[in-house]
Amino acid sequence: MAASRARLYLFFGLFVFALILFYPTGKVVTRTYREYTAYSNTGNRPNGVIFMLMPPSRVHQAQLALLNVENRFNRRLQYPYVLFMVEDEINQVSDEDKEKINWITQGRATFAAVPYESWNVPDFYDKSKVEESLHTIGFSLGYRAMCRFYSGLFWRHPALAQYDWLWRLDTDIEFHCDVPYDPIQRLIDANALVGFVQINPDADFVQPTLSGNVSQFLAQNAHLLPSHANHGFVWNGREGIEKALKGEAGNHEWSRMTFYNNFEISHKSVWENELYKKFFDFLDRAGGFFYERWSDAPIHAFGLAMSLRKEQILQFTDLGYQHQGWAYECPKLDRCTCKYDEEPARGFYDNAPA
Ligand SMILES: Nc1nc2c(ncn2[C@@H]2O[C@H](COP(=O)(O)OP(=O)(O)OP(=O)(O)O)[C@@H](O)[C@H]2O)c(=O)[nH]1
Ligand SMILES: *[C@@H]1O[C@H](CO)[C@@H](O)[C@H](O)[C@H]1NC(C)=O
Ligand SMILES: [Mg+2]
Repeated sequence: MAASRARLYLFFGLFVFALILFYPTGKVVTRTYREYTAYSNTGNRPNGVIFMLMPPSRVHQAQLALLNVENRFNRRLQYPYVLFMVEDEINQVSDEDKEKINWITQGRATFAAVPYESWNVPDFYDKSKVEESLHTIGFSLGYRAMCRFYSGLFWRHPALAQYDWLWRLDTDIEFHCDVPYDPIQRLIDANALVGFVQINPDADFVQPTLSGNVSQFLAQNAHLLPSHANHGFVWNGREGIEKALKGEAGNHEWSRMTFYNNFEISHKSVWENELYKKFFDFLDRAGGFFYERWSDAPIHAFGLAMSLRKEQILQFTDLGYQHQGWAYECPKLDRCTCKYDEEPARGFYDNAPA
């Protein structure tokens, strides 16, 4: 009697086991969202912040972006926001819009003013040369100031002083999937210092002398360069790297690879160090932010390539993150509102060469 009941239990147990093992999981779902609760409300959230540069003309766009970010992950993760506006631009935002932002973010957003001295063309620039380049190269002073701010100034702003992890997002972005984990925690777990989504080659006609300046900087500061740096991401091959380190490289040697940094999570230490600060000051003195249109994306790529190991930079491939209507990858997850890409956007899997 007892033996046959035991056999019954055994049989039932095996049946349940088989059911779990072979239960049809469907084709599309490759990961469940069980991890969702893993990092929520534990009180152990990393010391991070999401920040955005928000011109008055893009307040509504920023509200949509914030709502999307809240819906997709941050109502759970609860990161605070810092919204940067230039000097007194904040006065151009209506009380109604401020209230909406407050409501969308459950009161977790604060505004911060970027002082003119971090935005306007510095005094040492030759104003007539700047004026001329606005006609020959294009792009407004505001756009160039934005590139300069993101290249070397954002992380020094007092509004970010209390945070270790800085998560940049732009106003013209959308997450098409729920994010079932904490991306900052994932960087910490991986011992990484920077996280990005997409790799993008950049144009050189807006910044014809950037690579030459970077090469010159490398040659003059060889003593500051760590031996493990990932130069191969930004310079073509062994020959390109060699020339770059000797101060002889230019656009021919430049790979043009950048991390598309409208999404960029960084540990503050990657910017707040002697090498990167010196690098930015060197570029600023050279003048390319306003004589040409040097961008923050290649400057970050150059700076990180000369200072970090490849594995300290992590690519996120499952966020369904899109910038401004451009191509992006839609992952195979069930809570995406995009269509899974059989063929991902070109260049997406171009990982940094060693
Ligand atoms: N305050 C301020 N913010 C700006 C200005 N220009 C751009 N931004 C913000 O800086 C971020 C990047 O600007 P975008 O104009 O989207 O730059 P981009 O994506 O490189 O180039 P686009 O292809 O033109 O979008 C966005 O969050 C903008 O809202 C500006 O003149 N003033
Ligand atoms: C550095 O940049 C400045 C400003 O664009 C330019 O005039 C200069 O020729 C560049 N130097 C090199 C070595 O490319
Ligand atoms: Mg944009």
